[in-house]
Amino acid sequence: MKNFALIGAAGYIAPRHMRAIKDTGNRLSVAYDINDSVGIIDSISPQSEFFTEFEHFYEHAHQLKRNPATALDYVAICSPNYLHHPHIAAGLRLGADVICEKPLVPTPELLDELALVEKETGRRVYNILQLRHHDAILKLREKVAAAPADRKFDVELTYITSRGKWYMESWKGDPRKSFGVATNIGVHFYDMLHFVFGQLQRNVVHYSGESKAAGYLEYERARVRWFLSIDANDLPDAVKGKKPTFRSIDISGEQLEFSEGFTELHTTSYREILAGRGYGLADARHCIETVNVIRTAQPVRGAAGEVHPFVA
Ligand code: NAD
Ligand code: HP7
Repeated sequence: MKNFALIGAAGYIAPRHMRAIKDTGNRLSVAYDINDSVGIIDSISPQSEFFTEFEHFYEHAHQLKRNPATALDYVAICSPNYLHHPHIAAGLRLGADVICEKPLVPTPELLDELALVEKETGRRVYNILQLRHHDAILKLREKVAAAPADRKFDVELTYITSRGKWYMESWKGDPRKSFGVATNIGVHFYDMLHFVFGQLQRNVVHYSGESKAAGYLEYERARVRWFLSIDANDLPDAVKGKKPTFRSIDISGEQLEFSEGFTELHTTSYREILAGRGYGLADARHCIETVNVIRTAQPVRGAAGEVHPFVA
């Protein structure tokens, strides 16, 4: 049984980590959040310690190190994106491996910095990249791998996860804290596209706003017109009013809807990490490089055939 700490325990995604820790047969030893609305712990791990101040959490974690039976094996991180880097470094320096939410960090330079801390501490960082465990995506990857090597797929990717007004009022709507919608939400599908279609060759941004973004990405095995939005008005008519999300990949007219099947993927991610097959800094580099370019690119008018229909 491994001992876990959880940073950001009061948030939206934290219960999926708590469940993953429990369902993989491990112990949530200590949780920490600056917000004390963490009653959810009682339904998953009522014996866990809880702190609302980093200083007390850190001191407690050091005391646990005195006894090999209580020392932390993993620190899981569900804090806002801009805090991932310092929280990861703290977890590694506590002598634990780290499991951190996406986007791991905003820039490739910070990946280099974390690689140094990995070296200094001898511990590892793992990133939750759960689309790599999604059944529909794994099947698509097999299909692409089985196709003739010189075939390049034409892909239209539409990724709409609608959010209410709260989103813009929260840290997620503040680009200094979330790094903007393309980084906060797009990072999933940039990683997935690389996982399925290989190395990125071109990256052009056609539109970039606070609630949506669009562009063109060319990979070894695909040409991708993409559109991302958190605005419910962008949901296709068939979905509007019925479901808040629409995640679809259209490959040469064949549509793959992959909105379902997400809730258990954190547990799968944990299982893989614990079995020594987790995704580390090197695996995260591609999507971090992609979002770093998209975040800083000047949108341009798209070439014919490269623009997503929701933009044109
Ligand atoms: P959230 O705002 O609901 O939760 C964040 C939590 O962090 C809050 O409880 C907040 O009080 C806490 N926090 C803020 N500052 C802190 C600090 N200094 N120390 C400790 N805790 C602090 O956000 P969320 O949706 O749970 O997102 C958390 C992370 O998970 C983000 O990195 C986000 O990108 C990621 N996320 C991933 C997925 C996914 O599908 N993999 C889904 C949602 C969120
Ligand atoms: N929801 C909340 O109640 N609170 C939240 O903070 C977020 C959602 P989905 P996930 O918005 O920051 C996606 O769209 O898949 C509600 C991204 N992950 O399925 O869980 C929401 O209103 C994630 O990286 O959300 O998360 C719906 O009613 C990103 O950080 C319901 O939960 C997160 O949005 C389900 O909403 C975000 C993926 O796209 C895989």
